[in-house]
Amino acid sequence: MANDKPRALITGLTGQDGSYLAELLLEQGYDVYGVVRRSSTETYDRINHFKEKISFVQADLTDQVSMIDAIDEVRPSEVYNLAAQSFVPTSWKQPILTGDVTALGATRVLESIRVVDKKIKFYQASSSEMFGKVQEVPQTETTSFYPRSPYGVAKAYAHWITVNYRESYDMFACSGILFNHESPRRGLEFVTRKVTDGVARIKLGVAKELRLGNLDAQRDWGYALDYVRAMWLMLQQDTADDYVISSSEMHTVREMCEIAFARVDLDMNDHVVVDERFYRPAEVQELLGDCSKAKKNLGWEPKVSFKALIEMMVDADMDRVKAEIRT
Ligand code: NAP
Ligand code: F7E
Repeated sequence: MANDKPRALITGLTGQDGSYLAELLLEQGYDVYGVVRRSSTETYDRINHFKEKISFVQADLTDQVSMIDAIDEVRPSEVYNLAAQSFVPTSWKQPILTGDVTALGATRVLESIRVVDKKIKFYQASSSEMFGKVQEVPQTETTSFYPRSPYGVAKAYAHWITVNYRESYDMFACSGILFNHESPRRGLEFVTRKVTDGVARIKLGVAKELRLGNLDAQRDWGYALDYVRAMWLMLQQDTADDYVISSSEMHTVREMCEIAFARVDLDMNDHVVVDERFYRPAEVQELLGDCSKAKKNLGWEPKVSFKALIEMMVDADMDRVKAEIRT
């Protein structure tokens, strides 16, 4: 009997969003395939608990032929392009690599779809970093971009090439302009997870201080599991379009630290050290998303509050660090 389940291919499967999206798509009855790249150590920590339920395809976003082969082999109905060099500070250290993976990588995936089957639906992981030096507050789908990092510039290119393929080839190609979203699976280098991991280490006696950069920096932070639902919803619509996805609240890094330290009855002022090494060559200001269009057209709403998110992350890091100490 033919398998008529929908089939999705995810690039960036091993990252925070890829892991949550794969689980969501499995729940929705999809056959899920994930692009993984060869590396000297496996990065499967986030997908180990369900990896027997998905299939892997080896490819790399910097290698056009491998992407064409992956899409030809899987023949998915939907492709989610989540792979990127996604850490903003690294994009100043490695701007060429960031452009190759984060900008041209999107074109390689789009080209692969164009060559193999133009009917495959495509999702691009666009970012609020494209707004950078913001031209209006709050930001909507029509706000002009003014990126302030090589990462933001690369994402702006990837965003426009997605629009261009939609208009040039009539492809179902959507961009989700996602504001910061976090979870217990967030990489340890990003500020929320750096803080919640640091808090757990300090509370459990394996660290004394936490060195951070700009405590006055503000972000619009939401929960990753809420945000991957929006990605899927975008590809279920009758027409392809772009959507801002955000919590529509701004908080400072300082407020986030206060919540995280308070969760374990500590005072951030006793442990946080400001270290200029973590300041950026150019910072973005007043990133605040207006997600009214997503609420109206997709019926999407964020479900987890900022405080609940940070507390969830602290609790998860307390459990993980305790287990690490025991072994
Ligand atoms: P992440 O945790 O950093 O994951 C990045 C993924 O990209 C990893 O699976 C990584 O694979 C893969 N990758 C990197 N270079 C690759 C290459 N050359 N070929 C194939 N795969 C490659 O990112 P995330 O937080 O899940 O974010 C997902 C996407 O959304 C990214 O495009 C990010 O830029 C974008 N975004 C994120 C946020 C956010 O707040 N999280 C907001 C807006 C947009 P390895 O495991 O092999 O390294
Ligand atoms: O920084 C400040 C820092 O690295 C947030 C990526 O997913 O979201 C993410 O990019 C803020 C910045 O995320 C430290 O200056 C202070 O203002 O957690 P972050 P990001 O750069 O906003 C966007 C939407 C993406 O698309 C990206 O892929 O926190 N900050 N002290 C610090 N940041 C870090 N990393 N480390 C610190 O010690």
